[in-house]
Amino acid sequence: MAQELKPDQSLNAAAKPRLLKGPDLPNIPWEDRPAGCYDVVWRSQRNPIIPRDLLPTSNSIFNSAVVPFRGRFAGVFRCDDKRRRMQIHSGFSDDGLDWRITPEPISFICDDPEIGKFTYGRYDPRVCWLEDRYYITWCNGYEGYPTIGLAYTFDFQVFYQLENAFLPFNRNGVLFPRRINGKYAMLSRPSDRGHTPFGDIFYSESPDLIHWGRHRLVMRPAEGWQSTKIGAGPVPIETTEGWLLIYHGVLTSCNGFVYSFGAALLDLDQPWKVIHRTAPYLLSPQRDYECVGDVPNVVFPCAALTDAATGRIAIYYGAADTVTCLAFA
Ligand code: BMA
Repeated sequence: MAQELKPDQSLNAAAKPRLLKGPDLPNIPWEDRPAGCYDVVWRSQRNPIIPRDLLPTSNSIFNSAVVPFRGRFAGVFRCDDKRRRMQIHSGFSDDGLDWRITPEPISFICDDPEIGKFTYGRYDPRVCWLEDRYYITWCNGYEGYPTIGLAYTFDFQVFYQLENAFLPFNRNGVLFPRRINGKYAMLSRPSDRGHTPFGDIFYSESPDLIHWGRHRLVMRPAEGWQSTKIGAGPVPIETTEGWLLIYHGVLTSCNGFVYSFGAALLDLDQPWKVIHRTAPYLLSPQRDYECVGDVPNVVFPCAALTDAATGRIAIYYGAADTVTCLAFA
């Protein structure tokens, strides 16, 4: 019989079944669930962990992705500069909380100048450890239109850009961390050139990370907080029960879009099949730093660290398109 747990209790690691499939991460940033809190996901007391002006040139630093790196942490950060160009920068941290962000935006090495040129901007990066290197996906301008950029790095110093994954218009391209049925796999959300008032999550596969096809619908918008559009968030987390996908959902209010996030469980072998999906949101914009900023009422998750030994998850999210925050589950 399953042991019943009160929300603020947890079994010791040895007695807990291992649900997460990835490696252990004993130095995962972590704060226990506050006393009296019954939420599945709770915020860091240190939020926002990255202020908008960490770089002298930055207007805002948000919607950013971090990974474990050589015993510490590295990441790719969305830094909109004071000209309001959307740029992505590398960054490093000893503890996942205090970040040193490289002052210059990432400069990609790219065989084809057609792909490498900067038009429209680069934003909302995700970072995925896959086979032997870190892949970066982001919303990339191609001739002024948004699509999914793809690059890789070994060291977060030198970045090699590949072909854009899809035709415009597309956003929220998120790789799976291993091949599925022998193919690379990516989630994305076809969009338009503006502040898209629709959006479903699709699954695509590729033999080589260049050519993408066999597109499958994963999820459409649903009721309430996710009624206007949805988009994949962090790289899916492999569990014994399926792929745990944290995703954002958007509601259109009298005052515009409200971005919250929830989660779904996708079939391990056929990830376009949804096993479970949250009806209530897991986190919605409620704190001042989520409700006040360049775009009010936005929480936008782009990365999650996991410790398989304890089942702990640390979720990095952008707040109000202005600062970077951390939450735990
Ligand atoms: C989306 C993206 C995100 C942003 C969100 C809220 O379309 O542009 O970068 O956080 O809108 O403005």
